[in-house]
Amino acid sequence: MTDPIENLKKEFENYIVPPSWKDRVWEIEDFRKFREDILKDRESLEKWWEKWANEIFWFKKWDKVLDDSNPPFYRWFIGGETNLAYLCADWQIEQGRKNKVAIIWEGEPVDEKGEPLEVRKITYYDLYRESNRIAYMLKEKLGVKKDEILTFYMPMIPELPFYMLAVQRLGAKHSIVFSGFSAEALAIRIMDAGARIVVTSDGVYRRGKVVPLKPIVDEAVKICEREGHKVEKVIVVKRAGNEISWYEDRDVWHDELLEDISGNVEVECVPLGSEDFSFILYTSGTTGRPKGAQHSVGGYAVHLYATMKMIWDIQDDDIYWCTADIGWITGHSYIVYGPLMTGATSIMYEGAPNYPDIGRWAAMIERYGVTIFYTAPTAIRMLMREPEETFTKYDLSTLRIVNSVGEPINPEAWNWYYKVFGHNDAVVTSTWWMTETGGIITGHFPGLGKITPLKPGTNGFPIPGINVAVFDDDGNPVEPGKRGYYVITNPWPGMLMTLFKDPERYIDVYFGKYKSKGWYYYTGDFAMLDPDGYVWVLGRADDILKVAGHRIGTAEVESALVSHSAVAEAACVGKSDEIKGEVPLIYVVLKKGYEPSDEMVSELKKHLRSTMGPVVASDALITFVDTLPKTRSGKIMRRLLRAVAEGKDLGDITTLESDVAVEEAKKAYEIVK
Ligand code: 6R9
Repeated sequence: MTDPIENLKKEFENYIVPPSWKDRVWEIEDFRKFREDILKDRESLEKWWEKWANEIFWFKKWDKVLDDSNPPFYRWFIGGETNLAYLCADWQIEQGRKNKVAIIWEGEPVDEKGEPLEVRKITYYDLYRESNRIAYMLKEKLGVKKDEILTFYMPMIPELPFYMLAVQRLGAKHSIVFSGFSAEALAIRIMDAGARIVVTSDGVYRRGKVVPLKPIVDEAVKICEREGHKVEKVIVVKRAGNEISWYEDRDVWHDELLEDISGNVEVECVPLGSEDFSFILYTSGTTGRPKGAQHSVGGYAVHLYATMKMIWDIQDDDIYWCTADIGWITGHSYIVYGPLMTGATSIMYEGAPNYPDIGRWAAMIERYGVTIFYTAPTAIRMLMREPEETFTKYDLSTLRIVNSVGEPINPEAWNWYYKVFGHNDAVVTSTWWMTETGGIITGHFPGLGKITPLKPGTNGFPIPGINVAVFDDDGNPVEPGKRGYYVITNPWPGMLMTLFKDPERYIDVYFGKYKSKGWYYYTGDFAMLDPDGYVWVLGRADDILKVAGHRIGTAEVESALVSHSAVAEAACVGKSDEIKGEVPLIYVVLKKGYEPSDEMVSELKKHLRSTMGPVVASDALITFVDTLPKTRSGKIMRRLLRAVAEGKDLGDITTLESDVAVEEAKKAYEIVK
């Protein structure tokens, strides 16, 4: 296997300029100066972000751009008031986009010719009306007030963005839980947010089948009740028509709630200030308890607006498509809020990329004339296994910017993406960011009129106004071409405000590592810079996995397994996988009286599915050991387990309690690999 770092270093001087950009190349040195100029002092930094803030709508403008009096709790646009719902609907109508299509939604089912059976084109006016009706219903019938948090467990259907905008309108907040999560994961998130209302659907179409969602909510609500938390209402959107159980005094159909509410109701859009937040989104950390990243209103909006312009160069005639699920941050920011607040036409697709066949996405790109496309490397690597003709038989020539996100993109996948989807002429970059950053942090910037050359596999540059660094353990910058810890060195508008109900953990997780040096945001990733200053993110440095781009905490996987009656201990690490990037590799110690067997593996997988959901369970590799390698102080040495899986040198093992465990791990690995 080639060393991934050496593989990337080969690309440091592989400068690629798409032919249609050849007269618009930004000399790297000039771009560096441009960025440095913005970052040179506080005044120019504030001026830069203020310029973007001035382009969006505010009920009331700010008095101060950045308040850093209580680091690391930075606040942006102090005194300013705006609202995401207003930006995404009302303001678009005011700008003359009333009848412009905001969302093109395509359902998964197809006819015998492979044509979609359901396409909904939702205009900005439709979006305005539907979100107003829902807001009215939530307020008048269910008593939803400003600041209440509602949990959404929904598939990719238009009602999801309608509900998102509806709660924003009321100044309420959403906590969206990815619909691939299990009942238990959902329950934990409902309880942590204290949600009394959950919105879901009966089911969803996925790979030609109906996948039920409502039963998972039923189960989650039961868990909540057992723990003493009452969910008062479950709103159900009818989507797949599957049969579901019904709890009379709790469940209510979305359609029935809206039946008597006219299409013309309007609900006042509540102005929200810099201390208000817009939503929380739970994400995995290195302990079992998920973290609720709490996002702002004004700063978040400005960050999304600026990146929609700089990274996506969004224009009124673009057809923009991000293939993520709205349940993750990429969908929040770049299917819903970012595209809608810039008046774009954004595509939303319900189903799987390979239904009815692997050409589905390419067919859709042709069908709608997609100009901007955003997907994950894992999807690209899956498509790459097919002959190019599978995709190039469709007209992909409309694509002008095709980016990726979620995990590092290997140069081979980048080259394929550039050639096949980008027809050797699109801007292609890997935009690095996280749930916590709110919006994109690195990439190329066609929206600024010129681009620095592309390089296969790179993350490009930090966006102007944001700076990053690569540090060693002590917080000293690492030289170009060397691996280190990736940090963001200054506050930025889209950054999380805090962790919901847990400010101490916010300080500790993101600003603890280099505390003695100053307030550096620690990303948890490894990265390197190249001699030109391009960023190359190499993967997680901590106990978080990216499985097919989905963020999974190994601690959560472990505690899920330990909750099975046969399991004494479990240790989960990432094993690299050609398509998925990483898959969970789990070493299990069984309790006395239980024996390893194939049946036990299937039993544990089943358990994993019901506790963590299918994303983790379907790719998990489970193997058995009698002991786990531990330090003398009793900590599991995951580093060793990872080294075993990568066939790497074990490094320093002086703290290891007994080397028997390593030998065992090696044997156990041979069985599953
Ligand atoms: C947006 C999103 C965040 C983690 C992040 C990193 C990885 C995301 C990447 C990337 C390399 C990219 N990551 N984008 N790694 N290149 N372009 O994915 O958020 O789910 O919170 O995950 O994903 O490891 O730290 P989230």
